[in-house]
Amino acid sequence: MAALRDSVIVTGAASGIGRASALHFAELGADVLGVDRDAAGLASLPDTITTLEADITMSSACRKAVAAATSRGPLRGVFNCAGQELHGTVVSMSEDDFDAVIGINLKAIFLMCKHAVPALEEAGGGSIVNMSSIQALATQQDVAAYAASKGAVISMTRVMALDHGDRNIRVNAICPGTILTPLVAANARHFRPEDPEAQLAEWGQLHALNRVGNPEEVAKFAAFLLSDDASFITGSHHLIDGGLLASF
Ligand code: BMA
Repeated sequence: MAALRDSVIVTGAASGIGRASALHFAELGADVLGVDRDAAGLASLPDTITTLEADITMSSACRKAVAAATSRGPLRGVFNCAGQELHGTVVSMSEDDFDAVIGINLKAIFLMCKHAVPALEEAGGGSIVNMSSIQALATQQDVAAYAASKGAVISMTRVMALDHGDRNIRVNAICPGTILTPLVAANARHFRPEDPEAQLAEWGQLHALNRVGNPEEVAKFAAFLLSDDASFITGSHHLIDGGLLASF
């Protein structure tokens, strides 16, 4: 595994895949700026991670995050990991909930990259990893906004790779299956309030590996895509789904 170097931004760093990634990237040598709106979660990270409490659905917050990262060294990578899943069909979901999901899952990537891409160019190039989901490719009921946002992440990833490839910036999306995170635990409570553990176990059985994944497994894959080992990989979405989509 190639080392990571210089500054790397991780959004959603307070919990779940973002947290595991911030910790893993720091172990690999990156100077990590962990960004989240959850101040308490950030405060519980070790001091090997620099943190910034910010609402990345605001352009000014993303600008601040990029400035904070570049003040520590050249910006080499961005993992746009922050996300939210609210439930509802296009009929039952409120407009506010729809906007909130699109805001954090899609628009925040747009805003962060608006500020980060020039900084990556200045560093001579780098790598961006955008969090999509297998929900972009196959889905379930009651996730109208979430599935739409994750599909759009793949499309935006492709065009970003084309737009910025000549400046040596690679852009990839990752599509995890069910990963044991606070987001998925909340989903299990939503879909089966009477027995969320049984819901998680059932989801695990849908994967060829017969289990859900853990955040560290996704962190390692994101680290690979950020590293120079992935130097010819761009413009794609990559499943890390334990074989979930292999089956009907
Ligand atoms: C994720 C979340 C999880 C779900 C997984 C697989 O994006 O929606 O709740 O288990 O996809 O469907």
